[in-house]
Amino acid sequence: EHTNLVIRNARILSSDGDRIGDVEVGDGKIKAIGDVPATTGAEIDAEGYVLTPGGVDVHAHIEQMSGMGLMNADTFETATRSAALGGTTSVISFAPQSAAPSLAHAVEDYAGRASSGAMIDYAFHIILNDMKAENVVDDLTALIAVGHRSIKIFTTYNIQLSDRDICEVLGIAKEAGALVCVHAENDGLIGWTKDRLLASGKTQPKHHALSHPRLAEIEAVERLIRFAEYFATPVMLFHISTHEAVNAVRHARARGVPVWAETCPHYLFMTDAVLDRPGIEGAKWMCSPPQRTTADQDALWAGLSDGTLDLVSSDHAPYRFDESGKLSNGKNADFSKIANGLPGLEVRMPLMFDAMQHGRISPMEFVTWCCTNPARIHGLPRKGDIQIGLDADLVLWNPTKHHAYGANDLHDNVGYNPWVGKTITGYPETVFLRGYPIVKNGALEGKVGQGRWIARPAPGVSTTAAPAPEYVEATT
Ligand code: DUC
Ligand code: ZN
Ligand code: ZN
Ligand code: ZN
Repeated sequence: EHTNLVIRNARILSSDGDRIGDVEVGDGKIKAIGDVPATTGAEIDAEGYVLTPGGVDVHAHIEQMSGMGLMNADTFETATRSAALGGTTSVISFAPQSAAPSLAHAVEDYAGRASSGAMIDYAFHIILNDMKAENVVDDLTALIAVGHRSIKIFTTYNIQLSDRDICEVLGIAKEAGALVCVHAENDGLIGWTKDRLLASGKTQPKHHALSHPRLAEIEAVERLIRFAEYFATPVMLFHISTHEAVNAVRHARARGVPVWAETCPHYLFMTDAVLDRPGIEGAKWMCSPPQRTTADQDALWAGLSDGTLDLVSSDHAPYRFDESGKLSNGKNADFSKIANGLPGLEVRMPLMFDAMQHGRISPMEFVTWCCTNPARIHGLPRKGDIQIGLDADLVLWNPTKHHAYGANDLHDNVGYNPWVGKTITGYPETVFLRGYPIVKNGALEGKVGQGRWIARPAPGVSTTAAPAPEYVEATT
């Protein structure tokens, strides 16, 4: 292992642009970029390779219980191993209040699991589901102060907060300095629709998509935008899937509401057609919100391009296609009894890199959506870019290598690849975490427990610094 090395003649993609050059790494940090003089240390000739920042995936469920009380399939070891092999070097997963008798204990518990298992650097979003629990406000304030600078709340999934409690959370977040992330779908619309579908015998995975009407997302997104506006404190809208929600965010930003938004590869590259398979097979692709239409895909890409949507996360939610996971209620279970989610930590970066290779997105967009913006918005100032002084989290891509995804070729613990059949061009062959090669020529080199917790500073974005001027109204 060496944390001092020079990577030479790579095509470097960073927030500064796209150029050929050398990157020198010293003591785990980026020491020099450009024309680095000869050294006596380790050198890599990266001619023909593309060097990007390590991926920053700010939305992944690891060792977490589903809404149905099912432990998901990945440990910090298996999840971060797959992330590393896909070119991701930082992850933000979740510490749910419900995992322990107190919020402080829940975060401590997750900190212990991650510190012994994680192979990449990590932080946690604190999931709040009960604002009446003893000490919750004190615990939360203290946790934020030591660097747990984000909160996740839901408007559905049996852990929704009331509007009043959402106000409490936004008030505390504003005061203490934390970003509030939201799963925004209207619970009543989903519940009513689901019951009608089941009552009429529409019980298959493909009916899951109908049970999450697009208006459920639109309503909750619009509501949370109004809350962000009232409190003038930042809100991050997770996994936007509909064109109407993109428009709502676009209008909100134009009038200066501090709202950010995310989408995911399974909304960009899949439609609800993935659910329509014989029997229960479609369960492998079930997630919430569900995949939508090609028109929504177009709106998501347009929203990313004009800056309405800020970043792409995996929403990695790993369940095996067996009794421990998707089939925990049997092969004949109706859609409402099947765990939601698909694995994504390992494929997010390659899928987006492939889109870049095929001219679908620009090199700058790849870096911005997968690395720079996630780091900037979620408060990871040493991550997500290639700049002197930042952590040397780097990915060397072989841009000409093709890989056709197989039925079970990911390195998480899920046992199936929802992207089977898709060929990606460009492979993350070598991956550095703080200068250490955690993946070398496609093989895992990282050590369990090598990842470190990232204490995050208070959000640097003042609530009056409206993002509006950067964003133009689109004519859709
Ligand atoms: N949707 C979520 O919001 N979280 C995890 C899995 C899913 O499908
Ligand atoms: Zn969610
Ligand atoms: Zn999620
Ligand atoms: Zn090709």
